[in-house]
Amino acid sequence: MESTLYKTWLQYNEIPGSELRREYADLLGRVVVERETSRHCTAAVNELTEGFKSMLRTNAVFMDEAPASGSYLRIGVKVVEAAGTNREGRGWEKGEDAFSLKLIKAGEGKRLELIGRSPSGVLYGVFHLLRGMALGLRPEELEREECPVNRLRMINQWDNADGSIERGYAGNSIFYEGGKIVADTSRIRDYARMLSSVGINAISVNNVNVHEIETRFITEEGLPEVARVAEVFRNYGIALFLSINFAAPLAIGGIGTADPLDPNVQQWWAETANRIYRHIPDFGGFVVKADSEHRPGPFAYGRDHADGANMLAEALEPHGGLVIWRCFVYNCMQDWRDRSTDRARAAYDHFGPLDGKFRDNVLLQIKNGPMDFQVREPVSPLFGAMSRTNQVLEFQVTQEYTGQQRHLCYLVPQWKQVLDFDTHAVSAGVQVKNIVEGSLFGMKISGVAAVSNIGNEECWTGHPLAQANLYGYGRLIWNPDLSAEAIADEWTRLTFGNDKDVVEKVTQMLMASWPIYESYTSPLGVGWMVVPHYHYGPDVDGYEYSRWGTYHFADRDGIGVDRTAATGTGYVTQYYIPNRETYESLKKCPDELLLFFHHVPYSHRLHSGSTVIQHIYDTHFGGAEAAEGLSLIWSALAGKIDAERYEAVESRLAEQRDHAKHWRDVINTYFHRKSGVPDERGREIY
Ligand code: GCW
Repeated sequence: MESTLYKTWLQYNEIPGSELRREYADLLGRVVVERETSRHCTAAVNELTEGFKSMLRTNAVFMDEAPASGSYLRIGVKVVEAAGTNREGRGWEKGEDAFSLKLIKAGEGKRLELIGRSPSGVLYGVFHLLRGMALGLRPEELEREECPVNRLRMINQWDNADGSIERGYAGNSIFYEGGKIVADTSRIRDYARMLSSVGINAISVNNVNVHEIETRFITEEGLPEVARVAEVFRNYGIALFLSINFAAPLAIGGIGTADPLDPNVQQWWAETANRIYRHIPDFGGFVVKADSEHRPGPFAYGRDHADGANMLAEALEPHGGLVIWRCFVYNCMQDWRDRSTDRARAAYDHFGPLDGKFRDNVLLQIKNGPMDFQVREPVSPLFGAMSRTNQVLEFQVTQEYTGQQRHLCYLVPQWKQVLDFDTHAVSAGVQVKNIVEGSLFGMKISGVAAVSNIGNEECWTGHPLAQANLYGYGRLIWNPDLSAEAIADEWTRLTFGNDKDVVEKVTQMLMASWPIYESYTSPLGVGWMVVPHYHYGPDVDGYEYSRWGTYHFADRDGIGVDRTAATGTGYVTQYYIPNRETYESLKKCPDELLLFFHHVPYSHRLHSGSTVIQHIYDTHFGGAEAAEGLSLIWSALAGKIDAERYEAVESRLAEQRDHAKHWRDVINTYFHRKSGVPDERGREIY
């Protein structure tokens, strides 16, 4: 598929401006790669070939020795010798993905020298070079030494073998069809290219909710198929992981138990690990959702999460594999009448006491917030609470609660807030990014993971502009100090070209989109006012009397969840001082999280000067208007963007515009009826 929708940010358009193109053609027309290097860098070489052909309209000549004169690009690998965790394949050492690009004057000509610290480093350097060219940079502006900040940079697929995707909003799976792994893996290869171009180095390829067929991926029959996919990713420096069923020894092992302390169970997993590594020598490891939303786990046997995770870790350890154990554990059978149980507390209460009990190759994967990828949540207090445990931060690129890729919602600003959050663990200034990056607490391995937003639709992500979230996720976790705006600008240029008007308008739309979405959906951190199960569209009481632990407690007088230590669930005590005091205090609590931490009367005055009820009205009227504004900005770009992409975005924005009005009217009407307080400005409420 060659459409602009399909090519995402890897358009490789011909460089406009013949002078720059000629300069590059001269510099890059000859590429020197030693034979040994080129054997390990085939993906990089292919990408260069493709990129040069389409951007420079030249076929680069590859040679294994430097020419006597003239300019050229030299590519080399200077390996870092370190004991990686993964014996056969990639280690997880800091620095092994680094690269440098230098422009060196050599006689009459110039030499651009790209040195990677591993074949992956070379690949990242190649993508950096191609990106710079597409951004219109001059050769000397490409010079750079880069080393990713996070070691594990992962994507989680929630794809099922039947071809469906849990929380997928862009069609069906590119991995599976009718219970099988697809025969033609070329689209998986293109996905690997996309991921690797933004620095991703790990992927789990099946849903964390592991069903029957996927449970069998780790059998002698299943593995050759999985190995085909692993091979595709291997070429792009991406290690393959599988989500496993904790009860597999019971379900497929013929052992009457999955008790992690049972020697037969341990033996079964050890054999399973041996088998996996026979088929996939550089297998990354397991992702595990256990004792969470009815998935099996160690609790059934009176064991804890450390028992469960360590048993799997022991099986993988001889092979260098990792166990990524998810902390999304809470009581999903709560009685809404029970005001003492608070779902927000759950991850910390379950895992905090286990700090220091996990083996070195276990990583705990923690969602960014204590609830579940809401439009606005505080940062999970587990970050900073476990100094002796490897950690992975989990984001959600798929827009489950943020408009399902029908509404525009650029999430990088949200993720940045999480990464920049000052936990005050150890001392002031210890941000989440310093913790997950690993060196602060000396973690053996750590990083960031996120649930993917792609499917088999032509444009991958349903909404073409949602591609920016996948791109931005990779770029941000490679370097959390990049700004959301710089990433938006970069993505827009790569995707739509460097036209100033297009770049300005699309960047503006992206940057405005999360606040806009928040304003017409979920005021002041309250969350969950969505249609149960689907999570698209308003249903204020949809989750209010249910078992999921997701309440707003709105009555005629007020709204919000009291999570204070003084009168509420005590959730605030999970934070370090001063965050604890900030959230505890009605005076200090930031407006955007007020209803997450406090139950207040509608007449409560915010820092903004407005009352809670007036804020709800104002933001919903304003938000719906702003959503309409997005489609107006876009329509000003008609003629500057190819019809296919223009129309695809236009129709999504039209849906958003109408749906935002629906949100506005449902929320405003609900709270007007509940509170009886009229809108100060007398606007129409039904
Ligand atoms: O947000 C919830 C989703 C579930 C998902 C779960 C999880 C894969 O609604 O669909 O299950 O989180 O993260 O495990």
